[in-house]
Amino acid sequence: MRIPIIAGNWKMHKTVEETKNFWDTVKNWQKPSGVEAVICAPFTALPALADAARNSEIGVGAQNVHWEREGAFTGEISPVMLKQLGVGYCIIGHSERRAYFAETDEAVNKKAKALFDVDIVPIVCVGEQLEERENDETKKVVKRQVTQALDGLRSRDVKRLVVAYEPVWAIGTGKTATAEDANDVIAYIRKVIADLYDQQVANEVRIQYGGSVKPDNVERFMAQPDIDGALVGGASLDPASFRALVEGG
Ligand code: G2H
Repeated sequence: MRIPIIAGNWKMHKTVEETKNFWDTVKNWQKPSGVEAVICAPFTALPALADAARNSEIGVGAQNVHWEREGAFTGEISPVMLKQLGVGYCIIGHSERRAYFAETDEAVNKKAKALFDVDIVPIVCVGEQLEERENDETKKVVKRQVTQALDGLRSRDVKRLVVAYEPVWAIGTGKTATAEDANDVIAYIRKVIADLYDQQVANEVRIQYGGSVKPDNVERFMAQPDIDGALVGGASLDPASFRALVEGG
């Protein structure tokens, strides 16, 4: 039985003060049971968010990490640094990082291994570009991304992994894949994982949909059998909207 997970991806939004204001609005809210809620905040907001959320039912995630524990990597943040803050999740391979910061499948794989080494759950983003979809290459692309991201990972770690399927053309554009199309690709990702490991591992991995998810469409995605939650950008920034997303999950 997979527990759905709704993760907010704040991207490059919210100062420390704005983070505290967000928290003040959600802190007394009773999260429904049967769904996990996570907020992935910018690095600068993580200490305040992690402190505030420490004994709450809301998990805290980062949006990037370096794979080394420490060293001469100016501007980078290590898995150990995140762990010490109380971070439990970390997005890796987001399409914006792949497109603007040259994040490769190989880097995603190194980051996944480094995160598991400190017991942080990676949220591995995969998804095709518009041109790839139009050329009917969606499955080829996600298979390559998943296979390379998971290369060398132990099955006990893969079971705990979260994959986010985000078709790039649906991100922040207001366009969404249909719930049926998203489920079809997500079921395919589960098959790829079953082929790489076994059916039991594939049955346990949680696979989210992401791309213009909002309170008024989240239930459509959640009703699909293979979709185990959502990675949400814009609609996670407002506390009432974030609550509505989790309540719809
Ligand atoms: C996709 C998504 C969150 P949005 O990037 O990862 O953003 O919901 O704004 O499309």
